[in-house]
Order: sequence, then structure tokens, then C-alpha cells
Amino acid sequence: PTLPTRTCLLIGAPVQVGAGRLGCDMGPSAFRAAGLGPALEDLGYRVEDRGNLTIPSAPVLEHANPAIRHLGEIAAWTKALADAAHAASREGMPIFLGGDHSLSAGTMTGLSRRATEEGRELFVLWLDSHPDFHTLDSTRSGNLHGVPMAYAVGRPGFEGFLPPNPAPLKPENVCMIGLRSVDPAERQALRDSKVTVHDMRAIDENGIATLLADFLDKVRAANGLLHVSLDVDFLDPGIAPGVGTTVPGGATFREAHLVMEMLHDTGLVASLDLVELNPFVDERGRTALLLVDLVASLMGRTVLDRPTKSF
Ligand code: B3U
Ligand code: MN
Ligand code: MN
Repeated sequence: PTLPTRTCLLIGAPVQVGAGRLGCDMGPSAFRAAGLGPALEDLGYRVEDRGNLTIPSAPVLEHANPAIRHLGEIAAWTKALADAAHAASREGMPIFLGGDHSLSAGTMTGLSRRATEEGRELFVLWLDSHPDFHTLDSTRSGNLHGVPMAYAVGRPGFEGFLPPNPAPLKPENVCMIGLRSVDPAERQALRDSKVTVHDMRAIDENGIATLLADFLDKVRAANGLLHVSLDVDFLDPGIAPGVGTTVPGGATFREAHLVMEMLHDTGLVASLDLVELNPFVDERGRTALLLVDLVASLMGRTVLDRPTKSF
């Protein structure tokens, strides 16, 4: 099968205050400089670069948890991104160029609204070393890139942030692969939720293809809309140093490409977040270039011709 659309929409989201260090605001520029647009055009897609989103000057929002930082600004980004994702998802395949992972609170909200309107369900493949499953009450760092999944699935504790999503993502439609840095409060919350979680041990024991194929079967059976959220720290820091929170023992080059190739074969991917790229700590653009190659695999680049179904 081919992807449902032949138009890719590049949408920059230079949000950086959700992360613990500055620099993710340069991510959208780095993806462009690394040749993301031309790589997609080489594969036959029409590419529309919509430039970068901006937010109006945000109100200061207070919270009982004194660790929380930049709540008003992230609320403004979440709203802007939800609207952008909702609108873009009917025009083509949006690719969100982050920006830190707080942006996914917005993209998942907008996409689940779209899915509901179409009478379908949103599914999310979360490729990350972290689950980002904190609520505003449980986060210790106060960095809001640690909360987007909790917001998207409608966990309580976001009162005063934004109105709850009327059509939240179902936890049972979420699959996390690559986990290796999980805080105690997140671990407990994941245990109590229906989110599918695969840590690095699960990858080592089963192979990443088996874990992914099980999830993709579920998405296909439900005729779901699939969103992929790719945090750079899913990858091993040895191949992807351009991220503020490197965690050792991540996905290898070959595992990452295989995931992307399998996703392409399904034809189910409707939208993509590329998050946490920090060009300030990268080495001569190598992480941005690797991500461009991974997106090319996701969008159909192959080494040789293949029979249509490969797993
Ligand atoms: N769970 C920790 C660490 C973290 C989450 N996401 C990233 N780091 N990138 C926290 O700060 O919430
Ligand atoms: Mn993340
Ligand atoms: Mn992460």
C-alpha cells in the first residue's frame, strides 16, 4: 500500500522552554539545512514548507507545584499546535519539526480531534527513552517536555493549563518503544494505565520488529489514524548526540531504520513529530542528517525493490 497522501507539510515549532536546556528552538532550521525538503521531493512527494509557528505573548500561569516552569508559554504552544495539527491533517501529511517534546501535547490533541470527526481512532507510536507521562503535580524537574503524553490521554492534574481535550487519545491506542529512563511516579502511572510499554530489555529479548508488528496489526484492524512521535533520545547517543537528554543504550541505526521501513510498508502513518533535536549540542549536523535519512525510510526509501509486504 502507499501512504494516504502525497503531500508533506513541514511545520516548524521552535518551542524550547519545555526542555531543561536551551537550543531546541534551532531544530526546525537544522532539519531544513540537513535537506529534509529535498529528500522528500526525491521520493516523489510534493513538499510544502509552512515555515515556523509562533505564539502570541503568553500570560504567566501559576501552579501549586513550584517546580513547574513556563506553564503559560507551553499552554500557548499547545493551543497553537493543536489548531495547526487539526487543520493540516486534512491537507496532507504534517511533519512537525521541533522543538522540544512538549509540542506533542498540541499535535496529539489536534490529531485526535480530527480522528474523532472522521469517525476513526487515533493511535500513537511513541519512540522515546522517556514516557513523558508526568502530570503537573508529579513532575519533579518541572520541565514540561515530561508531560505531553499524560495530557494527551486525559490524565487528571492539568486543570488550569488548558481545557481537557473533549476527545482524548485512548491509552490502549498508545505504544511506547525504547523506554530506559522512567521516573517512579511515571512507572506507577503506566502500571495503572492501558498504555503498551516496551523498554530496551523487551527490544533485546524479542527484537524490535516483533514488538512493532503487534502494534501495527492493532492499528490496521481498527482502521486507525497513526501518529508517530520520534524523540531523538530514542536513538543511541553514539549515533545521535544532538539532544539535551542523552540516555545510553538506545536504539541502533539498524533498529531505527527497520522501524521506519516497517511503518512505511503499512501505509498507515498520517503524521509525524520530530522532537528534541538540539543543534547546539550536535556534532556538525550529524543528528539532523540521520533524522532526515530516517524520515526518508519512513516515506519509502529502500535499498532494493521489495515484495509489497515484508513482515
Ligand atoms: N522524566 C524526567 C526526564 C525527562 C523527560 N523527558 C525528558 N527528560 N527529555 C522529567 O524531567 O520529567
Ligand atoms: Mn520525549
Ligand atoms: Mn526523551
